[in-house]
Amino acid sequence: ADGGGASVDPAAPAATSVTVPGKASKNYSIQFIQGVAGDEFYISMQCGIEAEAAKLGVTVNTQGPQKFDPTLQRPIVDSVRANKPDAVLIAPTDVTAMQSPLEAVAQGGSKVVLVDTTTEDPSYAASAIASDNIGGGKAAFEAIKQLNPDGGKVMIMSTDPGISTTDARAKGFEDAVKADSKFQYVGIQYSHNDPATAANLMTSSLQKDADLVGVFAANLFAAEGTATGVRQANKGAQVKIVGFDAGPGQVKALRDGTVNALVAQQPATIGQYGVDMAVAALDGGQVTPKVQTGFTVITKENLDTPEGQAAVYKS
Ligand code: T6T
Repeated sequence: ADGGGASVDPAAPAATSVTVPGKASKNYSIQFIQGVAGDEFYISMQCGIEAEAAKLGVTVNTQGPQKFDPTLQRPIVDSVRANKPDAVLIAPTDVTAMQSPLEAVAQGGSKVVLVDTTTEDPSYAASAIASDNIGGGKAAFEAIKQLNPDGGKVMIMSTDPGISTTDARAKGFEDAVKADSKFQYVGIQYSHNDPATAANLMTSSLQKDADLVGVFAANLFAAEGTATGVRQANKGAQVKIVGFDAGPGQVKALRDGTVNALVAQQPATIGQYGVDMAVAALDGGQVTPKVQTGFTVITKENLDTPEGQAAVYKS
């Protein structure tokens, strides 16, 4: 559990509440397909999924591609479709490339529930559950602003264009920077979800903009590589990093001071709601088509408070 239900924290941004179904009418088969295997965010989501599946009496299987890449996720989706599970919970890796494979899953008779990311037209899905990613990007800018009250140059380290979550976070951040005349937005870099690439991009960004004061790293792997690049350039005191996600590695980076703030999502809650919506769709219960979950900004100051500890990803 990563902090419980969507509307528990009064300080959290607007979140949707869902009607939790009772026990399923039968032991449905649910397939969970992660964006990428081995990622702390999806591991925490899997915990939420498995706990809720046990409660409602349904069976879950999990698999995911070795990279956050539609060419690797598509074959998994195609083979899952052939098995016709009752429901598929999936974080699609690209808004365009995963559109028709997922339409085909729904046409094949499986209920589709999107968890985390989405595609360009999710009308095939029973429900789509995601963080307030635009709000999270905006909150990341507010955190950078607190760390650099005098303003200056800022940039974004993202993953790849065409991923709904990181694109929305970048948009929230960009719009907020552009509305603040003290800050100058120098652009976005795409690290392909690879920390080593993010570190190299950070090195060249610091060569181009030596006076950079802040970086918004739009997910876990981007934050890891950004911190490495800034550290290698010995610019840790000057460049403040705000990352998304709060797995064990990110929390350690926060404690060590290589990252200055984290926007923690609620992956276990997203997973829990995913199972709730799948079972509701299968049993003719109450389905909420679009569900938004909240986030918590964690800094060294609140990390060891009950709120900070509740927001850290559990596995
Ligand atoms: O930030 C999460 C997830 O929300 C995003 O869609 C992809 O990256 C993560 O899984 C973190 O690695």
